[in-house]
Amino acid sequence: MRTVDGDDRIRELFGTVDVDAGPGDDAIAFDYRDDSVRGNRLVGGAGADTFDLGGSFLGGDDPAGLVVDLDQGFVRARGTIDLLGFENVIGGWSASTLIGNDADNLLRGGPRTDTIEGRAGDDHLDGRDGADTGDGGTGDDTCTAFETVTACEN
Ligand SMILES: [Ca+2]
Ligand SMILES: [Ca+2]
Ligand SMILES: [Ca+2]
Ligand SMILES: [Ca+2]
Repeated sequence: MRTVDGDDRIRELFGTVDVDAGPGDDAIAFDYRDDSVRGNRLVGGAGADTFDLGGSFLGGDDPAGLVVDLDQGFVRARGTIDLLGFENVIGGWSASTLIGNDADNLLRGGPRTDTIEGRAGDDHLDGRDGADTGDGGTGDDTCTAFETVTACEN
C-alpha cells in the first residue's frame, strides 16, 4: 500500500495498483494507454477526491467496458479493483457508466456514449460529447450535455 499525505496528484499507475491517497483533496489519474485495471484497491481517504480517467483507454472499445461505481465502490475495466472514498470521476475515452454515491459528486463523461447517475446529494453531471444519458437522483442536481436526462433540476 502506497500512502501519501496532503493534496496529491498521482499518475501513471503501472502494474499493481494499491494506493491510499490519505487526507486532502486528491486526484488519482490513469493516463497510461491500457484497457484493463489490475491490482487491489484505490482509496481516496478524507477530502474531496477525484478518480481521473481523462486520457486513459480503460475499457477499450467494449461499450460495457468501463464502469465506475462510487456507491458499490469499484471500477471495472476487464479487471475489477476496489475504489473507496472518492467523490468525483472524470471519464476517459471509452463509453462509460459512472455512478455516484450519497455525497455531492462531480461526474464527467468522455467523448463517447456515457450513462451517468448522481444518486443522492447535490450532484453535477456532465456528459460531454456523445448521446449520453443522465440521472441526477435525489438532491439539487445540475446536468450538462445530455441527450436524455431525468431528475435534474438545473
Ligand atoms: Ca483524500
Ligand atoms: Ca459522453
Ligand atoms: Ca443527486
Ligand atoms: Ca451523489
